[in-house]
Amino acid sequence: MFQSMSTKVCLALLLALALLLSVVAQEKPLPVIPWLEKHEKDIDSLKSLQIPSEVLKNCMVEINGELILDMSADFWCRLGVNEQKQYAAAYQVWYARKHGLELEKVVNLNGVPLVMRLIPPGKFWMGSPENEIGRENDENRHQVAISKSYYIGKYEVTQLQLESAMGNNSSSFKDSNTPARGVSWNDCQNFCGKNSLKLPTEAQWEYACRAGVTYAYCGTSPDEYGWYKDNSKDMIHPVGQKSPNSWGLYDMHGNVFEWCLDWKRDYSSEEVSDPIVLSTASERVFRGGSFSLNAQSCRSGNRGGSEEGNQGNYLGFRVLLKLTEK
Ligand SMILES: [Ca+2]
Ligand SMILES: [Ca+2]
Repeated sequence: MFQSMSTKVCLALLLALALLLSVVAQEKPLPVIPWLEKHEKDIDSLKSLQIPSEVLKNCMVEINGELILDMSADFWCRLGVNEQKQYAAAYQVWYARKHGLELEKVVNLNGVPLVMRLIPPGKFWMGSPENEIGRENDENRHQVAISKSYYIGKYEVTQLQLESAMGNNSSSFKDSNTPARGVSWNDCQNFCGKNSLKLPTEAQWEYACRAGVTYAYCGTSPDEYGWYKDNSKDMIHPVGQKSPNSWGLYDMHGNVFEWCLDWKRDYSSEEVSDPIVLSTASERVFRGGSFSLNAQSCRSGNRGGSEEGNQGNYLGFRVLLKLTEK
């Protein structure tokens, strides 16, 4: 009796030991990624902005010695819209602090302010997945690196900004906060040239529009972010009345279409860095859809284009300010 008890105890102890050993064996140390060690201080400050370690481990990459967020990483694409929005917003704040840059900058246009938001560098999927509703065949999805930060208009350029910057006081300023419309690509280039501004490239525009979100819109419901056929009453609206995207930009979906710098051509299938299309085609690009079109036409990935002299009532723009190279 005593012997069988002690055998049972021994067996139990052996079993416990075996279990413990198997647990120890499974607990492999985390692989040390050299660049993560090198950027320990950055990783800590990103964590303090509530970006989880798992996201940092899987989505922070090093380009030219600089740590950037890869919003095309598989791990990132599996996150929900709200997580992508939250972490992309935290990343923007972190980037601004780290480089001592203002999140918002105000440019003076003949006494009229134009507010701009800082866009941090990063990687993203440009174009749309094949199963996206409303997708068209010119939206071939490919990875794009945006290697340099820039400032882009928080709002579409307004009628007041256009008129004061161009020294044109002929029309009344009653609807001064509505976006400038009926402007051709050439008009935009004129405005930019006079004010040391630029039109965004198509890639800079889409990257800023998505603000980290890999889904069809910069958030869940297009109605929260933009004016389009179903909610606009077929009218253009003053800028900034809907919610901003996670990087603080308004009306990227709908209201007026926004001219971009590039000629409209098919996308590359390869991964590219800071793309810009300079070789002549028949149309210049405009993006974001407009007040008179359906929500699907306002998707982040949707592309439009026209000859550069077209002054359609639905055409406006948003400007870009490059940071001085260090
Ligand atoms: Ca717009
Ligand atoms: Ca299209």
